Amino acid sequence: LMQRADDAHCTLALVKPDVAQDEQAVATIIGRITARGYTIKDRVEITLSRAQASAFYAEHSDRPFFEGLVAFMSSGPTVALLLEGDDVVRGWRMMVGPTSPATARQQMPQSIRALLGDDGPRNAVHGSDSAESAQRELGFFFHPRIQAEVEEEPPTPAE
Ligand code: RTP
Ligand code: MG
Repeated sequence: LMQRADDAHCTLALVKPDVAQDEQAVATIIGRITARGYTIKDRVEITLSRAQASAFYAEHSDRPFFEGLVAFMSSGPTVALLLEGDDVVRGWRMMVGPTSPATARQQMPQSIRALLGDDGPRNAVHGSDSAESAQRELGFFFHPRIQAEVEEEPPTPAE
């Protein structure tokens, strides 16, 4: 069954380089995902180049933290997971928690960033912030299948 580009049924989860080489932490994250009822449809481990990390976070290119973010994201392997499930875009963001691990520990102590995050850009995991972001970001890691499905969809009417 084709997934529409505006469907919230698929999202990208990244385990960032601060945690991706910690097998036990990755297992904890995957265990939480499957316990929540989401399916991991695909998994790949890649070290992003600086260019790839810059393109991935292009929306933040004018922010003061951008250089540090790109350096961090290209500093080692990242584990990318293609998640599928009902309302998974929002649901995975909820599991991830607030951007700052310090804030997460105060406001959402059960969240993954509260548990595994450090500080600054080193916040353990990423989640796409919308269905549109998910389709764009999944293309960085899971090229053929997702791209083909999206390209077969008719253009979305402008809002
Ligand atoms: P993400 O995109 O990685 O899932 O994180 P997010 O939506 O919660 O936060 P976003 O605003 O998109 O920021 C992207 C990543 O940039 C780093 N960051 N550092 N003030 C800071 O030092 C700062 N703000 C953001 C974090 O790694 C954040 O996840
Ligand atoms: Mg974001």
